[in-house]
Parts: sequence; C-alpha cells; structure tokens
Amino acid sequence: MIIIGEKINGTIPSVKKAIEQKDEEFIRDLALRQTEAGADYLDVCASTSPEIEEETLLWLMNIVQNTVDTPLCIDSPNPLIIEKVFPYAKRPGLINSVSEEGGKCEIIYPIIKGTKWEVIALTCDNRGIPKDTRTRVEITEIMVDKALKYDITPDRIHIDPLVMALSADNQSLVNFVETLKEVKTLFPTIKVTSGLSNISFGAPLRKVINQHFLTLAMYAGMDSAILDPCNRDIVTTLYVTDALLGKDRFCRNYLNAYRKNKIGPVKV
Ligand code: THG
Repeated sequence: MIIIGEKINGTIPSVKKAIEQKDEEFIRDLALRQTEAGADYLDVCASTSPEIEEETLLWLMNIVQNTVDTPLCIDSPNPLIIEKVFPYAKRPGLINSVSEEGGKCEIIYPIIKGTKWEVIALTCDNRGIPKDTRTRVEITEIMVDKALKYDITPDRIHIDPLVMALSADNQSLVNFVETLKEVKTLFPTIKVTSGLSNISFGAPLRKVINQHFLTLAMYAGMDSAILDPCNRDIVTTLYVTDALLGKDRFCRNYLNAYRKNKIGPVKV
C-alpha cells in the first residue's frame, strides 16, 4: 500500500492554528512523525482563503522539504495554485488533484508531462460527483485518454472514485469496489486511491468504520490511501490486512511491527 500522510492539512484545527501562528516547529513535527510512521507521500493542503493559499502552500512545502525527503502530495482544489507552487517542489511527487471539472486536466497535465510526477484524478465533472459506477468509469476513461496525449501513462494516475458517506448511500463501498474493478479491467496498471474518512461521515464510531473500510478496500485491490499514518489503529489494520492477504511473507513485517510496539494496544 502506498501511504499518503494526511496530517498537514489546514482543515485540521490544530494545523489551521499553526498556519495562522506561523508555527514551523508544529509542521516540522508532523512531517517527521508521518515519515517515521512510513508515509510514502506527505499531503500538504493550505485550506486558507484563496488570497493567501499560494504563500501558505509554499510555506508548508518548504518546511516539509527542509525536514524530510518524503515526496509531497500537493493538495489544492485550484489547479492555478498548483501550477504556481509546482516549480518549488524539489523532487517528483503527487498532484492532488485533477478531475473533469473546469479544465483541471488541461492545466495540470502539461506541467507534469515528461516528469516522474503522478496525479490523483477524481471521478467527478461539472455535473458533480456521480451516483453510479458507470459515470465514474466514463469520467476515468476521459481523464486517461487526455493524459495519454501528454504521454502520461495510466501507471502514473491514481483514480479516486470519491467514496460517499455510508449514511447517505448504503451502496457506497459496493460502488467503490465495482468502480475499482471496472477501472482496473480497462487499465490494468492504473492505481486506485481513496481518503479513509469520507465513508464514515455523519455516523457514530467513525474510526471503526474507517478501519473496516480500509480492510475491505485493500482486499478489493486499492493501491494507495490518504490516511493518518500516526493513528495506531489504522497502522495495525494495515499490517494485519497485508498479512491476511498473503503480502507479508512469514508475517515478517507484522511480527516486526509487533516486537517494535508499533501495532496493537500500547505496551508500557
Ligand atoms: N481524496 C483526495 N484528497 C483528499 C481527500 C480525499 N484530501 C483531503 C481529505 N480527503 C484527506 N485528508 C484528511 C485530513 C485529515 C483528516 C481527514 C482527511 C482528519 N484527521 C484527524 C486529525 O488529524 O485530527 C485524525 C484522523 C485519524 O486519526 O484517523 O480528520 O478523499 N484525493
């Protein structure tokens, strides 16, 4: 599993405060802890007012890059902001995100053409987030076709099928799995990704739902996920599921993580 660490995000109240107070140490600590926990990418999302988003994102990116070598996942709803901060990234990472909404692919694809950058592509368009699998697959095909025009191959694309809240749609996971399967049949090398927390919106015991979603999505073949790598319960789920899926020979990783007190209840 490719882990995208979610914690440097201005929608989280403590991070919002750190951004307002220009608390570099707080951001540095999040970069270090998520890297130590095994994050492959670090999501950076300013989530400020549009006027200061560019400078805030750059500030976050620079702190992360001066602290760890972990590649960035540049997260903004505005492709023009991504275009502006992109030249300041020191090494190839992930763009979060494009979609079929408002010409995003046309802005982002040219800037990652000929690079090793990968991109998260959301299956939505100007009509919004589709309720059905079929439209999600159709939007995927459009985004992949466009990417090929810039020599961006499917293996550099992480499709995010935008999981609905289970409380709003009881077929949410079922649709996610169906989309994943169909997208992978069409494009065998493509990656499928998801945030963990959308599924549990509006429900009690959110973290339990997120954990079980992770297990089922991994079983279905999800390749990457945006999650909190410092959450011990999630880390436990990751190790256990990999072992159960036969992806951990002799359960070596699982046993090592247990010995190092990284999984299960905290031992004092
Ligand atoms: N898809 C894509 N990008 C995304 C999302 C997605 N970016 C934003 C969001 N969804 C993923 N990021 C977060 C960031 C923080 C939290 C949830 C999603 C969050 N964190 C809690 C905190 O840090 O306090 C703790 C969570 C935990 O411990 O499990 O709530 O869907 N492409």
